[in-house]
Amino acid sequence: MDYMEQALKLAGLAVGEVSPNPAVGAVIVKNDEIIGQGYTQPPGQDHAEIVALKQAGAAANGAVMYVTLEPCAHQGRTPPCTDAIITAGIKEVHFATLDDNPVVFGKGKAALVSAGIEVHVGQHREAAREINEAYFKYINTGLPFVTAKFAMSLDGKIATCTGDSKWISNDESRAYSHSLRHDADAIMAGVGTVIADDPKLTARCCAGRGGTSHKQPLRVVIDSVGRTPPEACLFGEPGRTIIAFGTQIPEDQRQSYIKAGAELVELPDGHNRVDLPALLQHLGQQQVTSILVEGGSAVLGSMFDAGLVDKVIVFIAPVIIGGAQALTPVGGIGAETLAKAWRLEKTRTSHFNGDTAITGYVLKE
Ligand code: AOF
Ligand code: ZN
Repeated sequence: MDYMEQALKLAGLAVGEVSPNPAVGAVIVKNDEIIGQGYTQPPGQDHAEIVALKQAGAAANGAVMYVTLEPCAHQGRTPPCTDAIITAGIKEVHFATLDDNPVVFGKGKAALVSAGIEVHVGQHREAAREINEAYFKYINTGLPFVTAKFAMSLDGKIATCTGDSKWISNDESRAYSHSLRHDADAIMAGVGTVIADDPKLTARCCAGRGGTSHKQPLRVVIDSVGRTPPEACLFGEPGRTIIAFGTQIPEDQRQSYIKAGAELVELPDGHNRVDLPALLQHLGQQQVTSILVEGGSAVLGSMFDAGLVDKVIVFIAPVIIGGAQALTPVGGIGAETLAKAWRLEKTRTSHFNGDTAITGYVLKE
């Protein structure tokens, strides 16, 4: 493992803990020995470089830094990392990718170069972009990065004809799904899923993954006409819940949701459904950088129909369910022709004790 790979590994420990900031890792090396390392702390606390510099102390003078993102040169919630790097006497900085944040882009590099530091850009760039794929989309568009996740049988069903769905995927797949929830800023589900499964929609995992916080992702329920039961179990869980409606709901019902602890957003699309593009804008404005869409079929269908999905993670379990009426994962209208179907690129396969997961990115025209 080279030093940048070590920095990427450290960055991984910050994923899911530092939004809306990017997860960054930094390693400081002197005489071929690591003298300081660290990763981004929650917003308002130290950036990765500062954690590593504090660990290295005076020995940082004359050392080399490997960092997964261009060091910031602006005063944000914290002072510029470039100042700390220059003051510490670092002689050479390797960073994997520029920071697309307009207040940083190119300026971090320029600050280091003008201080006489040797700068190298691009080592493991692709991996560094991927680890912060949500951040990069968000900082460039103001919109959250959307991952559609579902588990299905080998014959493409998400439940039996009677609606039995617990469980199609195995324990290992489901444990990994909890780490996906932990990494996301928000989890989205439809009211049908809330009524049928009464899910908690919390991340139950990840102790020792850098995750010392008990941060829970925001829950977002898509509920066109206000069918969510105010006594649904998710309202009792830690973390915020937003219900997005596609119509104006009566005042007494509104009050019962508010009493249950929900935040309400009314975004009609003119057809008694939730205006999903407007919802993504709204969530982006609330600094939600990533959403994990967990279903059901109707919500996943609407998200694909609206062209809002960036990434897909599908768990396939070795079981055949059958039944012409049994639900498939992606409902909605769907593609009229194969030319209009949502093709994935950069696909990757992984295995969870007999289940297979396929991950890919939706090709955009
Ligand atoms: C770095 N190292 O570890 C991270 C960086 O408000 P602040 O001070 O926390 O700054 C947030 C911005 O800093 C964020 O939008 C991004 O451009 C950059 N994040 N920079 O040098 C880090 N997390
Ligand atoms: Zn910084």
